[in-house]
Amino acid sequence: MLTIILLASASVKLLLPIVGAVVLCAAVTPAASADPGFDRGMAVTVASFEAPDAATKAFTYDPALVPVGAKAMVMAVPARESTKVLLSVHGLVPNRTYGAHAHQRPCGTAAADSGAHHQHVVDPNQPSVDPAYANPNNEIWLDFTTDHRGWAVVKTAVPWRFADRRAGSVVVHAQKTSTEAGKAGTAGPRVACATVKF
Ligand SMILES: [Cu+2]
Repeated sequence: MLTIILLASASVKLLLPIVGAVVLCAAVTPAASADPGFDRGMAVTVASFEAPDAATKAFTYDPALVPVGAKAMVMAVPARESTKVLLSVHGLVPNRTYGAHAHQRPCGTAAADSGAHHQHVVDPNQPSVDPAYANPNNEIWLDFTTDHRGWAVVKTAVPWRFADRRAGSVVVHAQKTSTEAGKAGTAGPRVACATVKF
């Protein structure tokens, strides 16, 4: 319980600049409520990873890398012309780097159920491994390295907002995300997935 409270308080501190930016943005934009980008507002997901046969929201496909009971929080904050996304994880393997991205569909019992990466401008060649499309400005990348406790907090910002196509999940991968042509966006096996209503 204490660790959950600590995690929440650490996350709140990290989120203050994001929340502040949203408040500021709303304050200087009188028509903000009519702005379609604000329709969905901020999305917050908190979930514990469970085995695929028991999970409804957060699935682990490799309990050695993402144990049952590990936790994730995802926060997506739309701004005027950008989207900020924060991922915090708790209970993973200490001192280890993982890849993570926003994928197109919600998680399912099979790791592939979340589909491909959400891309703002969709690569006509799928699966997309072209750095012109598979990059952290056109996709939401949230790679992280855990600390000695198995915790990590990472945030990113992309220069666009979701429109009619929205992402459905954040997938954690076994490795750091590649950036080179022919492999861009790949990060090894999908080890866990959290459904997020972006
Ligand atoms: Cu991915």
